[in-house]
Parts: sequence; C-alpha cells; structure tokens
Amino acid sequence: MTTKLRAFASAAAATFLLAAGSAGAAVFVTTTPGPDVGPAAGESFQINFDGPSLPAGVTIAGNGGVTTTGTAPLGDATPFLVTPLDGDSGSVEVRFADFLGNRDVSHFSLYWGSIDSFNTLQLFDRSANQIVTLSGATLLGDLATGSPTDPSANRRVFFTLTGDSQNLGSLRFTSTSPSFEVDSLGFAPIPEPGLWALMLVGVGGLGAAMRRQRGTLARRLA
Ligand SMILES: [Ca+2]
Ligand SMILES: [Ca+2]
Repeated sequence: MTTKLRAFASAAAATFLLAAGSAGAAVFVTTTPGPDVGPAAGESFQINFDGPSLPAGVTIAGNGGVTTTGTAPLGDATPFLVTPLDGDSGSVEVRFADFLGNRDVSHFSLYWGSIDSFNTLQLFDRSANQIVTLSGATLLGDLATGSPTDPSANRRVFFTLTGDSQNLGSLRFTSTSPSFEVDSLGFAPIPEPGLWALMLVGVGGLGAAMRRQRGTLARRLA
C-alpha cells in the first residue's frame, strides 16, 4: 500500500518521515542509541518476552522465537525475540491487536539490537495490509553494522503514527542473514470512543456539579 520514502540528512540522528499513504497517514521515526532507554511515557502496553508466556492477546508466528542465547542487544540481559531461529534467514510476526483491545495506536517503540542492513521491519494494520516497511539500511545507512557493542547500532526506535497508519495490528521482523534481535515493545493505544464519551460525561458532570455549587453559594450570599 505504501512504501518507504527517504531519510532526511543524517538518518542516525534525525526524525524522518517513513510513509505517507492515504490522506493524513504518516509514520514518523526517531531513534535513541543504546543501551536501551525504555519505552516512552504513555507506552503502557508492553511486551518484553520475559515471562514464562506471552501476555494475553499476543501471538508469535514464523521462524523466530524468544531466546536468551545468541547476540543479545547491547545492555539487555533479559530474554529477547530473534529471527531466524533456525537456518540463515527467516521472518517472525508478532500480533497484538487483541492485546490492545483492537484499539488504534498513536505511538510505539522497540529496542532493536545489533541493527543489520539486512534486517527489515514491516508494520501491518489489523486487516493484515502493510502500512510501511523499514530496513536497517534505511534507518541507519552505514551505521547498520550489526555490532552488538556499538551504541550506534543498538537503538530504541520510536514511531509516531497518524491517520490510517494508527490501525496497527502486527509487526513482522525479517532477516535475510542472522539475525534480527528485538526486545521491549511498547504501545500507546488511543482510548476508545466510548471511553472518551465517558470522560466527557465525567467532565460535563463535574461542570454541572460546580455550577450547582456556585448556585447554592450564590443563594446563600443573597
Ligand atoms: Ca526482554
Ligand atoms: Ca543483528
């Protein structure tokens, strides 16, 4: 549906626009060098691969899985996700629409370890249409060395989604050579319309209560 555009100036430091598909749909990307700074404030729905099982509503499919062996992302001593798990190339998809209650997403981030030029991340919407694709080469250029010790090649990658791109349902990690390592996904779902309505009713109710109180006070003063 949409394809990657270009990185502005120094990809390693700059925020760049990744995709602009339908009107108002865009994906903005920015990164912070490792060790991991963690998910952004507001990214309260997190998948860290540390538990004995995945959070309810999260599934993993493909030639990838959770591991503690291999090349851990810089500074990461916890289990992480890797693809390929077997062989020299592979792809693994993490689905989380149910985990997020099928809500849209305004922001998400992940910690991408030992970033290789041949790593590719694809974002899919809840109908399994690709929103955008991002390779290690696009993200970092010559800095995508795959080094597990260079902070420049291990980064928290932050995504800001607008318009139709907020309909995020899954991420697919592909590596045509070993390996794509990733950990600590964080998501900021947008409150449901019903919740907004409830909040507005709450604010409205508060206003009415305050008006009643002022009315009472005014009558007392009179
Ligand atoms: Ca972890
Ligand atoms: Ca790697």
